[in-house]
Amino acid sequence: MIPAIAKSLRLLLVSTSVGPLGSGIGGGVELTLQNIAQEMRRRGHTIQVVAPTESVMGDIPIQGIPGNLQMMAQNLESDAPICMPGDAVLANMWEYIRTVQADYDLIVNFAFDWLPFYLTPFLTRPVAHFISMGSITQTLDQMMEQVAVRFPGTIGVYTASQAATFPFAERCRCLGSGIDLSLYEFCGEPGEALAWLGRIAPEKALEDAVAASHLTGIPLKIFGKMQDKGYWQQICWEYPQAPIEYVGFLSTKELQKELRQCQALVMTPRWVEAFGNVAIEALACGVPVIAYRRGGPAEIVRDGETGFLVEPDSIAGLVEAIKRLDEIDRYKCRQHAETEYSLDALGDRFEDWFKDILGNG
Ligand code: HBI
Repeated sequence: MIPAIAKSLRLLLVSTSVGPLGSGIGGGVELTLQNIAQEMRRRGHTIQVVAPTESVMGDIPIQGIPGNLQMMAQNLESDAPICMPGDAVLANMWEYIRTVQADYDLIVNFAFDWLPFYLTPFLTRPVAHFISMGSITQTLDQMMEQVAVRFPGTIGVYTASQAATFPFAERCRCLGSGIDLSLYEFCGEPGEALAWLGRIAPEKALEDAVAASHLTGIPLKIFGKMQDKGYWQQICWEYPQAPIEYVGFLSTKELQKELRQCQALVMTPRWVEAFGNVAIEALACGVPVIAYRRGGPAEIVRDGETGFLVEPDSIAGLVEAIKRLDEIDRYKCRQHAETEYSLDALGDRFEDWFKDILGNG
């Protein structure tokens, strides 16, 4: 049953600018954008996505925009200036938005970049900004704060711990996350392997999970976009005997087939992970999550019930938790995902946010 709402909204969803949707370069925010697009359409809203050319997202209509991709922000120093390449896809996306905005009720920005925030007062339509990471540079924080002050209620984030990294934490609306649970199949009888899932990059600290695999001798299956090849080679060089396997970047359908067979997901974020969509993907398959007590995962995992929270950066802590996995009831993990992270629950939270911004909340 599609819940009736006052009126159907015309939503223009604006992609991250670092890579085409479907490439995995945009990490967790790609999944969030896809889930919101799918769920808002199911609720009878009109959806249009604006994204770099070659983006694909099922049967959701995408306006592909050419231009040079934006540099990844997460490795910038906190005093880094704003950089834009020539013929920037980010600028071209917002030029397109300027020309079509009158056809929409609300623009929803998913890019973690300065330009969309700076342009907000220049547009004739309201912009909802979904921020997908914790604070990275002061310049970006300042521009985000200007929008948060001038347009109250228009800043959305995943979690409270992510909001706490910003000076305007109290002006952030925590929306959590969610996934299409029908895509994930419960598995009660896993194999021996552990899983690690995410962009292969230093902020994700894959080396800690590899060290735990090396120490326990338990195989580790690694899934995700090979973002930093040099970093990966360094890990392989440091742990030549670790029983690890790089499986690659898989579609959700293929990923969950392998993930559900694992005895646990190991999450080792070195940075404040804004949410950790991979954690709820694992829970949806009945896979317990062992995570550092840091950022979003610390708000997701119920310690001792749906996984274990470990002293941040403690490899010994990971090893200890791995030994306790038989204490976890895998079906409780699936139930946790169903009660907290369904697409329907996520859709309610985003729809309420949109209606509050448009004043008919
Ligand atoms: N960097 N400049 C920039 N812009 C983004 O939108 C962006 C990014 N780095 C990572 C990223 N988005 C996503 O992987 C995370 O938001 C999940």
